[in-house]
Amino acid sequence: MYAPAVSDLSAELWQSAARVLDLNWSGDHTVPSRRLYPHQWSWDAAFIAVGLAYVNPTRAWRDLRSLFEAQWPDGRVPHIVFDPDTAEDDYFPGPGVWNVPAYGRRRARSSTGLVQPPLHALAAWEVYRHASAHGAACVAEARTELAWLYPRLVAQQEYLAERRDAGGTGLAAIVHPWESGLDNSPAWDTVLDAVPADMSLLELHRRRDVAVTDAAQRPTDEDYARYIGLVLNYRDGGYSDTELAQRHPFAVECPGFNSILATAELALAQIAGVLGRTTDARRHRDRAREITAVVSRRLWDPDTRTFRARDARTGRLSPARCVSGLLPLMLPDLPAGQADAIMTEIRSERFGLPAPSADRTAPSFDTHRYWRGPIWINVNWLLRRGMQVHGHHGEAEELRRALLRLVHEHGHYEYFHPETGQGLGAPAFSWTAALCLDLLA
Ligand code: 9YW
Repeated sequence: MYAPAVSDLSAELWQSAARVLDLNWSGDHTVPSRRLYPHQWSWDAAFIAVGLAYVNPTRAWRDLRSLFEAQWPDGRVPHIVFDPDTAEDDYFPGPGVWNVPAYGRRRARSSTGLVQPPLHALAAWEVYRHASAHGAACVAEARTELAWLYPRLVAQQEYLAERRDAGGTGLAAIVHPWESGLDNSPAWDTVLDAVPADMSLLELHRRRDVAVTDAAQRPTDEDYARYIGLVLNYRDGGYSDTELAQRHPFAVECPGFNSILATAELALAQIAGVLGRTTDARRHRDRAREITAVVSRRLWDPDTRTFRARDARTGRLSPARCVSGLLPLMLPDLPAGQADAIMTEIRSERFGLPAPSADRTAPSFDTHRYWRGPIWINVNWLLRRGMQVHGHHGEAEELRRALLRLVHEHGHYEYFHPETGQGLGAPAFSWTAALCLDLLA
C-alpha cells in the first residue's frame, strides 16, 4: 500500500491550505468561508494574517488594514465589516439590522457594533517577524504597515479597557456571546437563562446559516432569538457602553477574551520597541501584568482550581468548564500554580488533546453543536502557544502534530467532531488553513 512520507503529507497540506486562502480572497480581504460567512470577520482576519505571513505577506497587511479602516472613532474594531457587494440576505443579521454608518475613507463599508477578541496586535507582530524571510522590500513594507497599525491597535485596547470595564474591575466585559468568538459556549448559559428568548424575532428575521449548513451543528433557534434580542438592545441604546451593567442584560468577563487582551499588550510592547517607542513599550508590559493579575484573581475558582467566566452584573462565576478557561495559559506572568492547574485540567478526562470546546464529561457536551463540544483549530493554536510560554514543549509538539493530522485526514473544516474527527460546519475554512501553515512552518 502506498504510504506517503511525512514530508509529502506536509507539502500536500501546505498546498491545500494556500489554495483555501486564495479561494477565500475577495480582492480586498479574506472571507472566513465563501458560503457561510461572506463578509470580513475581526478575529478571523488576525488568524488569517498569521498564515498569510508565509505565503503572501502583502495580503496579510491588506487584510489587517482593511479591517482597521472600518474602526470606529471610539476605537472599537467591529466584529464584522460588511462587503457592500454582497446581498443583504446573504448573511443574517446583515447591515440593515445593525444600522451602523460606514467608516473608512478608501472604501466605506458598514459594520456591526460588536467587537471580537483583540488578537490583531499579535497577528501584526507575527507578520512582521516573518517579513525578513521574504526579502528587504517585504521588511520595508512591514515597518510601514506596523507604524500605520500601531496607533489604531492602541485605540482598540483603550476602547476595551476604558469603555468595556462594566464591572469596574480592570477587565473588559463582552456584551454579546458573539464577542467572545465562542458563540454558543456553555460558559454563557446561566447568564443567557435570564435573557428573554423572544421567538417572534425569528419570524421577522430569517436565519441564513441553517439554510447553508446542518442545523444540528449550529446554535439553536432559542439561542438566536436571544442573540438578536441582545443586538437590538445594544443597537437601540446607540451602541453606548455607559452604565452597561445596568442597561444591558449581558456583560461578562471572559477568561479567553481577557487573556487575549493582555497578550495584545505584550505584542504591542514588541511593536513599540521596533518603532523606537521605549516608554510605550514599558507601559504595554505593565498593562499586560495588570490584566494578568486581575484575570488571576477574579476569574479563578479556587474550589475547582479552574478559570471561569464571571457575570459582571451579578458577580457570579459560570459553573461551566470551557476551553476559554484554559486560555490564561497564554499569559507568561500567570502564577505557576494556576498554569499547572490548567495543564492538569487539559490532561484530565474533561479535555485531552486536541482540546474540545467544552468539558467532555458535562451533560451539556454536544459532539456536533459548534462551541459546545467540537474541536476548533484556532483555540488549540492559542493553547499551544500557552504551552510553549510555560515550557510544556513536549505537549505543545504533541498538540501540533494532532492538529495537523486532524486537518490532513478530514480537510480544512471549520470545526471537528471531538470523537471521530469528522469535519463539521463549513469546508475550506480560512483560519483552519491559515493556522495549518503556521503549524507546518
Ligand atoms: C456566526 C466567522 C465567525 C467566527 C466566530 C464563530 C462564527 C459567526 O463564525 O460566528 O455567524 O455565528 O463563532 O468565532 O469569528 O468565522
